[in-house]
Amino acid sequence: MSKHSGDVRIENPTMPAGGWGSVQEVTTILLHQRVPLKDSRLLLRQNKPDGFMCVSCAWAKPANPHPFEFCESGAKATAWETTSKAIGADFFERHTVTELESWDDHSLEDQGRLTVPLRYDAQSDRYREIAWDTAFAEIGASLRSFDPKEVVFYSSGRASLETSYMYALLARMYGNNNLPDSSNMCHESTSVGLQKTLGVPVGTVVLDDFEQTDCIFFFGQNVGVNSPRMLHQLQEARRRGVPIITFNPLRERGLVSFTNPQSPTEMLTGAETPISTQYHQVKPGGDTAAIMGLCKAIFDFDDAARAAGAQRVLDTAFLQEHTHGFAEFEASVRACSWEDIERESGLRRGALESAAQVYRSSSAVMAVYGMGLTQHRNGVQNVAMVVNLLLLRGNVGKPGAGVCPVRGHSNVQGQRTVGITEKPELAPLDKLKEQYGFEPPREQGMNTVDACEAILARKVKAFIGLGGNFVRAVPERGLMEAAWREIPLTVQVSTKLNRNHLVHGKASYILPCLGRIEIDRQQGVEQAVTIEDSTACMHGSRGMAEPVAETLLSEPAIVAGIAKATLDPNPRVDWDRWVGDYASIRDAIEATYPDIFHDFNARMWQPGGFRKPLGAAHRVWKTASGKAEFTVPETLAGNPDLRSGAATLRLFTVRSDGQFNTTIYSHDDRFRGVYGSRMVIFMARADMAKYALAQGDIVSLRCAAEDGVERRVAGLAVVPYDVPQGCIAGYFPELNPLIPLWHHAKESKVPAAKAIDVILERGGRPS
Ligand SMILES: Nc1nc2c(c(=O)[nH]1)N[C@H]1C(S)=C(S)[C@@H](COP(=O)(O)OP(=O)(O)OC[C@H]3O[C@@H](n4cnc5c(=O)[nH]c(N)nc54)[C@H](O)[C@@H]3O)O[C@H]1N2
Ligand SMILES: Nc1nc2c(c(=O)[nH]1)N[C@H]1C(S)=C(S)[C@@H](COP(=O)(O)OP(=O)(O)OC[C@H]3O[C@@H](n4cnc5c(=O)[nH]c(N)nc54)[C@H](O)[C@@H]3O)O[C@H]1N2
Ligand SMILES: [Mo]
Repeated sequence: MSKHSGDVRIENPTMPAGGWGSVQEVTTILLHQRVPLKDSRLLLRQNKPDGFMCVSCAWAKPANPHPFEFCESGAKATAWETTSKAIGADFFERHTVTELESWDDHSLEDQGRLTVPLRYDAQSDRYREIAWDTAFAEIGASLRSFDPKEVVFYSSGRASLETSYMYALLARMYGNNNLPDSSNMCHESTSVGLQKTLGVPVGTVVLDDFEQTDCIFFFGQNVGVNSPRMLHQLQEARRRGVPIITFNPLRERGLVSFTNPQSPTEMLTGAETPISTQYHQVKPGGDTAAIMGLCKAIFDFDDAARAAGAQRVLDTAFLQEHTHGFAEFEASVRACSWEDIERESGLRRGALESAAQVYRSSSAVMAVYGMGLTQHRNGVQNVAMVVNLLLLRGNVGKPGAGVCPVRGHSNVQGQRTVGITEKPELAPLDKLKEQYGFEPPREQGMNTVDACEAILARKVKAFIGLGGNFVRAVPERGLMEAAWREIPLTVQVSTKLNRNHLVHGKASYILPCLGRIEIDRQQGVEQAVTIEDSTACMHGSRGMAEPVAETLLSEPAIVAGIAKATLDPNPRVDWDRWVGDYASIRDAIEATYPDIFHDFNARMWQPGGFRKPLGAAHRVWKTASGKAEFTVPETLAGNPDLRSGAATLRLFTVRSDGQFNTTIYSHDDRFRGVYGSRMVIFMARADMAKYALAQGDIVSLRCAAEDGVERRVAGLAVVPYDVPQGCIAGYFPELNPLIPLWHHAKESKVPAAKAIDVILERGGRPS
């Protein structure tokens, strides 16, 4: 068994996204994960009304699905969860935690599903099986002894609406709003930016808009890997001649072209659909500047149209009726020089003008974006800039137009909707008080960065993780891992063994749960759950595979187990009834959020899902001014606080098709042609020449921040790649030790994983 990634092999990736490569990848993972044949047929039920909702990304689920409504990434996620590989108490008898720490992330999860509850035994340095009741009783007794303000309840975007609602209630009844979520590392810049500008925390487009749009702008999202089902919508749009204008420092295969693996003709003929009609390799962090350039060109076009007495380019009626702050924004754009725009975006004026030309000639424009915009010091500003661009021509709240942030985890958006938030103002606290007769805490809770700061300050007594691999996903790994080991109590509700179980608190428990694809029987009845997709549509999901072990509990049962052992009994909260019948949890959700979830149990099976009401989608603006807000950018600088110089390179971290976040399916990246190792950096040939480096040379990176903390990753092989000069890319989570904790988006605190100024050194042994 390989416990370490081997030597790197580099090939020129010529295949389109999708295609035969995709089919082969799916077959390989089904075999390697020993997915029983009957379970591999499950793929046919994936993302279908009355089927189960994929556990990979949150992309929308159509009302009229394709016969195969799954993608390569989704099939991998299904195989990873429904694997017949499993580990029980005997595995942990054979391996000490210290030994397991030397295994790599792939090998840990590849052992298969966790099957029994475990408690760390310091004397033998092993996890040992423990009875469920004992685990709950011990965890409950500890939690009762702590100050609730010093306990953190983290969630990692996958748990259902039902579980998430119960979990948020548990935290609040216990006495805090310390509910950080993976979205704090992800689309929190969206939640803050869109709320402020459009009065909604989420995107405004639905699937139908893809059929009506006549232009798509695509910023910093790698569709071919991270939300491949969207390629269907993009391919269809391209067939109608819709231009797709992409801004991304890397030339990503999936954004270049696509062969639909589910189309026999395309597969036989090898036909590829080119996806992007323009590809702008913006500098990481340069999107604010690039969008200022687009807006500047649009003002120029508008000036010319006005001078010629032609039809205006700006939608003046919309601006007048629906927006606020336009004059200030216009002034800032006019004052901004092309020289600054070109320097900060890394793009030429002519290129930006040609993109703006497409924008001005389109009548319904959609802007799609991902982590390339949100994970920056200026992440919130980047989102607001996208809104500025759309507002100029009234591209919000009409068919075919709008903003489309592509969410990550399959229910990350839904968790926020049902109360997982550290911001008390976003939870219906009065309603909860009335419904359950307790006094909800009103103070601000901790988000992810706050929780990390508190852990570093040794101020966290207990960390409960509902899924995820927190210590691996956060920045500042060096300091975080050391501090983590001093947390008095850590509890992880998990499906697979991961790094966070090995880097553990003084007392540590692993509570293994059923996955969403598994049949969840309570009192003999098969239960269903619900999730919210990226377009704010709610869907029912039924488990369809036999559970990998009888000893697993469902997530609602685990949350209830902890709650009952921790909280004083409350006659109005019947945890057992909820666990016995999930429809009763949905009734409770409906009572708390009647506007969103009325008739929840009936509507959850509606094909295509039912949508959360969103004012902005109908031009109702729930903002401070009652209108859509323009935002004047504070700065064009891509990385205002980590000052770059001639000696630094700007690193951005990305995902491969061989991973789902910290879950590493394989060490290969088919799309970028890198095989056998993830310890690589992607570098422009011109920079390789400058540093006198050849392909495969080994280098180390050191963070350029001068704050007295040494942040270094060694043992990285150089891969020549089409990235702008002065920039390099590498993989998350391997490069997370390079990110200072304070290097996060200003208003949303999303770690700025897409712009880290680093110093490159030749050689260096792997640390
Ligand atoms: N298969 C698979 N699917 C996933 C995941 C996974 O790991 N694997 N993760 C899930 C999760 S939680 C999330 S949040 C999403 C993430 O999905 P994405 O948002 O696609 O995330 P990333 O791969 O981190 O980065 C996206 C792109 O941003 C580009 N980029 C980097 N910096 C910049 C910049 O400054 N400007 C611009 N314009 N582009 C930039 C990168 O080159 C990359 O192509 O995917 C979800 N789906
Ligand atoms: N440098 C850098 N850092 C980043 C990012 C980046 O782009 N660059 N991206 C950030 C983003 S967008 C995100 S979302 C975070 C991700 O951070 P997390 O959400 O914390 O991490 P994951 O890797 O998604 O969690 C994987 C673990 O979840 C558990 N799991 C899987 N399925 C289930 C389930 O059904 N139930 C339960 N209870 N557990 C389950 C498994 O044990 C698995 O090991 O990382 C962030 N960190
Ligand atoms: Mo994410």
